[in-house]
Amino acid sequence: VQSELSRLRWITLNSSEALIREGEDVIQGLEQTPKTLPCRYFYDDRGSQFFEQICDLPEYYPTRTEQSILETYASEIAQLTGACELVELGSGSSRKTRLLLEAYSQFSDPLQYCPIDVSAGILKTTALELLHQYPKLKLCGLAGTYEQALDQLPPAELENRMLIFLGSTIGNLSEAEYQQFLDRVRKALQPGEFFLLGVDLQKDPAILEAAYNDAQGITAAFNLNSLSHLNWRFQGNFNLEQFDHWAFYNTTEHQIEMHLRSLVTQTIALEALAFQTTLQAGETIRTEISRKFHLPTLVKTLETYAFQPLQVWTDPNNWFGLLLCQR
Ligand code: AVI
Repeated sequence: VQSELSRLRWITLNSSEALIREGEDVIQGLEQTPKTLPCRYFYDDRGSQFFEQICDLPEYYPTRTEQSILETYASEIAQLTGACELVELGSGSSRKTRLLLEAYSQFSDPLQYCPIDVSAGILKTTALELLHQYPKLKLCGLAGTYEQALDQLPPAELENRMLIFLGSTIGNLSEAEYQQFLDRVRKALQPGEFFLLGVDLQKDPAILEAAYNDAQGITAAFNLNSLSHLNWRFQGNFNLEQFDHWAFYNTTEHQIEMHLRSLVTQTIALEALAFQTTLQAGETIRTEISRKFHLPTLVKTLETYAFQPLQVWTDPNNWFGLLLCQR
């Protein structure tokens, strides 16, 4: 255990966001028409568990499809980039990244991995597991948000770096956030460094809608859980029985939208934020967008941010894409 811990560095990133009043984003979203909530409120401990369950659902193809692409091409990716330090945004349990670690361990010694996640708990558990599993691994865990991590990335230990962002999490960003994000990635990387991006692709709306309306109701529970999260965090009075899960594919915007629909006219109070709002019967709160990409358009966008696409891999159905770019 001692030798495993000697290969671990730990950094908790400072929050410039702490200056913003806690819950300001909730108030802002609920004051808008139509009402919205930031999707980060999905991810309390319970929500993170629901998300893990979603990844294994028969209807939720993205996780297993991306996994299959990585299984097939991880060693090709490693050969294309050569030895480099792997930096992963939103690493979670690093489930899929293990395939890359396996491939890079063939020729990187030490093998350098820097997982970044807002949840320090999951980050620590995973770090200890990986250090045990890979004796050549040196790990630098960063607890913080994507924005903090990209702005405060510690200097690379190896000459080259690859920033990894899997799971199509980029699809949960609004257009403005998406542009800011790509700009941050561009600034965080040195010329010659790599960016590996996993994205969910446009497809038959029936397949998309099934993925966000699973038969077991796990996605509905995940969506509703954000209200429980707000209740305990801000002393709210949301009654989960007075809301329905609603998810559909917006064909104009090419995005899944998840909403919570109020079944009655009701007043919502968040005591800790000294905030109240009224929801009409049938009114919805949009809790998430999940954009679905068109690969040629995405490649063009990346080029405008100074990323040169090196290779694109997909699955046999063309449902999911993995892009390797160089800064
Ligand atoms: C994390 N993110 C990429 C998931 C998605 O598909 O947009 C979150 C999710 N929402 C409902 N199911 C899964």
